[in-house]
Formats: sequence, C-alpha cells, structure tokens
Amino acid sequence: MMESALTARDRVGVQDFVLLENHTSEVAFIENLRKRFKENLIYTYIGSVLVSVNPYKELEIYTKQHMERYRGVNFYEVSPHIYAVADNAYRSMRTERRDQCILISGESGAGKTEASKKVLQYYAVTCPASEHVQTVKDRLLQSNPVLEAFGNAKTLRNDNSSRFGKYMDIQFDFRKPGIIPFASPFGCPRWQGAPVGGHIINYLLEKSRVVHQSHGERNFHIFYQLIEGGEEDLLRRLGLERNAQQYQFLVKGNCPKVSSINDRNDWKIVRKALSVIGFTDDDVEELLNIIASVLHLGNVQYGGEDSGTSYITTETQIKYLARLLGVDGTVLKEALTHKKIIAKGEELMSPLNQEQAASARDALSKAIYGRTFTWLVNKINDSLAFKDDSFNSKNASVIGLLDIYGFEVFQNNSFEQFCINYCNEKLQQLFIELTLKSEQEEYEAEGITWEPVQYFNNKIICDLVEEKFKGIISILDEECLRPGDASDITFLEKLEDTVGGHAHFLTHKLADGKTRKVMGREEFRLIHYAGEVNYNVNGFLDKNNDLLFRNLKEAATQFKNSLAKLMEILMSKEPSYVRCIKPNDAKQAGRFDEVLIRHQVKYLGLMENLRVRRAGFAYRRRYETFLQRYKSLCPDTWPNWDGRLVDGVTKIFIRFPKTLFATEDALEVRKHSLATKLQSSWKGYS
Ligand code: AOV
Ligand code: MG
Repeated sequence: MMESALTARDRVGVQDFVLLENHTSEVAFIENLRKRFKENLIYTYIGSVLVSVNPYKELEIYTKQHMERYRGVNFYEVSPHIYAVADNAYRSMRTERRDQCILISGESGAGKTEASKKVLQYYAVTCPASEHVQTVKDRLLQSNPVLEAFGNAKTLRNDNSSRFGKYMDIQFDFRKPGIIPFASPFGCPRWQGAPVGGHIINYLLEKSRVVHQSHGERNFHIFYQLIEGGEEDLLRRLGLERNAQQYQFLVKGNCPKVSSINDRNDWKIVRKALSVIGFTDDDVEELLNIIASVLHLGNVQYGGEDSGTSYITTETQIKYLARLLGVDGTVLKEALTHKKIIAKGEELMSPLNQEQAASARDALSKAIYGRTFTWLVNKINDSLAFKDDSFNSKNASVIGLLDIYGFEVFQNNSFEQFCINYCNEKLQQLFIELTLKSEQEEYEAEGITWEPVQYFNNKIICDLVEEKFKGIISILDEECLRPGDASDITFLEKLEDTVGGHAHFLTHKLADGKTRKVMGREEFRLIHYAGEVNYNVNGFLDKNNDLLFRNLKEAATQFKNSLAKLMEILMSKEPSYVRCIKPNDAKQAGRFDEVLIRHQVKYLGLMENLRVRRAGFAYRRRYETFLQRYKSLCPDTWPNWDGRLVDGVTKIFIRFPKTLFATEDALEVRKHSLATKLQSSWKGYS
C-alpha cells in the first residue's frame, strides 16, 4: 500500500529544516534529526548548509549510481547528500568561474574526514577526465591513506583521529581551447573543468604523540602498520621485530591493537598508495628508515654517573640508528648525551644528565618525525602539481577542502588541545562571519526589511587567545622569549594578571582570594564556544618553543599566523558548509544520545542558522552577474516569472530555490534548442 505524504513525513521528517513547521523549536529540530537518523537518513539541510550525523556504520549511499544521481542536478531536487554539496560547489565554480571551498566542521569523531573523502571521491568519479587527469585523480585519492597513516592515530574520541589540520586545493582546468572541437560546437571542450592538480597545506601535526600517548590511545598508525604488515626481509633490514610491545614509543597508551583497525591490510593500502603517488622504492626505503629510526630512538636507554653525566646503555639501538640514519655511532652517542654550547666564542659539548638526555632523545624523535611529515606533504604536492606552461591561476579554478582536527576535551588537556580547540574557534568564527553576520549585514546594506536574529559571537574567545600583547598566545610567546626564570607556572601567573577578569577564562583563584577547589593549581579553564576545557600548563613553554624557534623573526607563533592566512584563503572563496554531528561517545551505530546532540546543535549555532535562513533568501547575485547568465531568457521568462524576487541596491534576491531552478531549467532548454537548430544547419551545410 502506498504511504501517504503525511505519514512519510511523520516517519522520515523533513529534508530541509527550513520546512519544519515549528522552526524556532529546538525540540522539533532534534526530533527531526532523530527520525531521519533512525531511517539511516543522515543528511539534512538548513538551506544550503548540510547537517550530517555520523551513522557509525557503512551505508549503501555512496555507490557510483548515487554519484550519477547527484551529477548536474539542482540541489533541492534530490535528497540531501554530501554529493549534492560537492556537485553544487563544482557547478558554481564552472558556471561562474568562482573559486569555492567546502568547510567541514564538527567535533572529534563527528565524520569530517570521512565527508572530505566522499567529496574527493565524487570529483574523481564524476568530473571530466583524460589520461593525465586520471593519474591526477588517482594521486589525489591516494594521498589520503598516506597522510592518514602518518598523521592520524587512535584517540579516545576517534579510532582514526586526524592529528593535523589539512587544507587541500583541487585545481580544475579552464584553459581556452585553441580550436573548438568539432564535436561540440557550443559546449565546453572535453577537458574543461577537469581536475588537473592539487595542493595540500598541513597545519600543526601533534608531534608529542610520537613519544607519548595517553592511556587507551596509540601512536600514529604507520608504526603499527609497518610492524604488523612489513615484509620479513624489510623488518630485518630495519632491525625491527614484529611486536609493537617491544617499542617504548608504542606502549605508553597500552593499546597496541584496535578492533576497528586492520594494520596489516592498511599497510598494503599505504604501500600501494605511495607507489601511485610516485614514490620510488628508494624514496620508500628512505622513509621507512626514518620511521624505524624513531622506534629505535625510543628504545635508547641511559645510565647516569654520580657526577651527573649520562651514558647510553643500549648499544644495539645505536648500531641500527647509525646505519639507518647514515651517521657515525660515536658522533650519534655524543649528540644524544651532550648539548652544544657556545662559551667565549667557542663551541663546546656540555654533558647532559640522565633526565636531560632522555628529553633530548624525545625532542630529536619528535623533530625527525615532524620533518618527515613535512617532507611527505611536499613530496605529495610535487606529485600533484600540474606542470604545464599554459596553465596559470587565470585559467584554473579551485575548490578547497578543509578538514581539521575537531574540537576535543580529554581528562587531561595540554598545549595540543589548546591549539586544536583554538583552530576550531577560528573556523566557527568564519562560519559566523560568513553566514550569520554577513548575511544579515547584507540584507541591511541592500535595504531589505529584516528582523535581526541574535546569536553568540565567539569573536570574544578568539580575541582572548590571539589578541596582540594581551592575548594568551602573546603572553606565552613573551614568556618563551624572556630570559631568566620563565616557567609554565610564571606563564600561568602572567595569564592570571592579564586576562584574569575575562568572562571566558578561569583559574583556581577566585576573585575574593579564595580557591576554586575543582581546578588544579597548574590549570586554566577556557569557556569555548563548544564547551569548557581545563588546560594543564605543564609543557606549554617547551612545546611553544618548539614552534617558535623556527620563526623567531615574527614574534608571534607560526600557528596563529598560518591560521590567519588560512582564513584569508577561505574568505576569498565561495563557501559551502558541512556541519558534522557525533551521535554518541561510544562510537556505536544506531545510538542517538540526545543530550550530546542537543549540545552540538547549540554550539554549532544551528538554530540561529535556521532562523536566518528561514527568513532569508536562497540566492543572491549582483545584477550584472545575473543578467549575464540569464539574459537569453528575457523575452520568454519575464512574463512567466512566478518566483518571489526582491530588489536590493546592487543585487537581486530570490527567496525560493525553486524559482532559480525553473530559471536554470529554462536556460538549459534554450541552450539545447539553439544547439539542435545549429547542428541541423551544420548538417545541411556538409
Ligand atoms: P572526524 O574527522 O570528524 O574526527 P571521522 O571522519 O574520522 O571523524 O569519523 C570517525 C569514524 O566515524 C570513521 O572512522 C567511521 O568509522 C565513522 N564515520 C564517519 N562518517 C561516516 C559515514 N558517513 N559513514 C559511515 N561511517 C562514518 V577528528 O579527525 O578525531 O576531529 O580529529
Ligand atoms: Mg578527522
């Protein structure tokens, strides 16, 4: 029996929150999400923003047939999907030649990385291709397993957690043809709009994971993949045993195996991906030498003399290290037990005590791994670069894909979480700037009647972290550069003095001089847009120094600057948003934890987003742009125009997408009939 439209809606909810009857009710919003989640409908729109709930199970919605269904079809005509977002961005880029970006946000484990992979797969399958393009598509796709092997790890929040931020530009070819191909006198040449290259920018890899993992977490996947999957003779050459428990750097979290991860299989995938990307056997050997060296370094042990000097007790490790790194064993031993100092203009080697030597070893391991990761990204970029003299920024358009590490809170949060969460604040700020704030400002500027929507602007938190001279990062830099008794604790004291009264900052000290018992003495708390996090300042100075030294000239941290640059890149493009929601903390399919979800709906600003969207306009373009595209329709269309359309000062606003689709369809029909007419006249001619 046919289900009536009403009962179907009852069962599966509405596919765009804009259609909710009670659009101001959070209860109705969550109920709609729940209904859809239950039916495995994980995607729902708020206008053009895609809300996605992690299903924690494989769904049959990513097949080639699904991709075809979304190809070239208007956004609202098919059910919501990440492919629709991808296709829409692609078509906007193609028709308007405007750079796009797809911003994927949500907390750790919400499904950002998976979503970004789906977008890439969609382009790889549906975009035009030639032989060269196929290679690029393969390389773009294969860069994922490689970067994930070296940059992702199991955390308590996510078994495949990104421990670096990634922004990837996919470059599309829009060179004008020398001669228009005979076969398509009016369409584009075949290669137009084909992906021909790519470029990746990586942000702040969590290097501390190389030497330490919290309980229940692992080091980066690659170590386990190599040990589990590496061929016998390879392991022999690298001096490794097939047992992760043997390696100090792999046992800290007491979690060598993860049920959702097959390291041996993943090794094969990564090994193949490296070849596709263009790594030679020598490159791979070099890379693995370094990975093995890090493991050997972790097993270097020290003994201590009464005099306070240290010596190495593990000769075997030194033997392997010397061979793998191609350095002399004696030099290496000295480097691992001494530091270079300059006294009276002369370079001297000063001995380190046991503890200092162990931290020097750890610092070296982190540095080696960090540089290897940068080298890897550079190699991948080399292989993705489209090297053709006639190709330049004028005849290329790009779609940028942003997949960062999500907001995270652990029992113990350190400098890494501080950076990760700051990064998420910035992304949220961008969302606010570009959707809630600018959308409303635009209506105002265009003189359109408008009831303002209130929202929480997290700029206040961004400022607290990044403001010049009095922001947390500035204070941290200052302490790092201050000679003398600077320590993590003096940093905390400075914070108390400078930002102590800020509404989003707390320490154990209460204003009346009493102590806040629930907070440790080495902690500060930030009230982030997404929740409260206590950060332990232990190690903040050292970890920040690690970033600073490369960049002393600039006197602000590299991370802050690189994020500011990223924001600039994103602001210059037309954004599409994917807002990912994590349904439960147990990583389980079918569990809809309402409290957790409500919290995310709140802090992601989805209700405000919906309110602005409800009252807003789906489409707006400058008059010239609109006219340029649709002028051929004028005589036929204007008399039949039925959509709601509002005049602004410089732009045209269309409230309902349906109107635009009708216009687009009319344009297609017109193009088609013109083409048919001309083709028949060609035929007649020949
Ligand atoms: P994240 O990128 O948002 O977290 P992921 O994209 O890695 O989260 O997703 C976490 C896990 O959820 C994946 O490994 C999958 O098992 C599952 N998952 C996510 N999306 C889907 C989907 N569409 N279909 C099926 N399973 C999915 V982090 O990187 O930790 O912030 O830093
Ligand atoms: Mg991720």
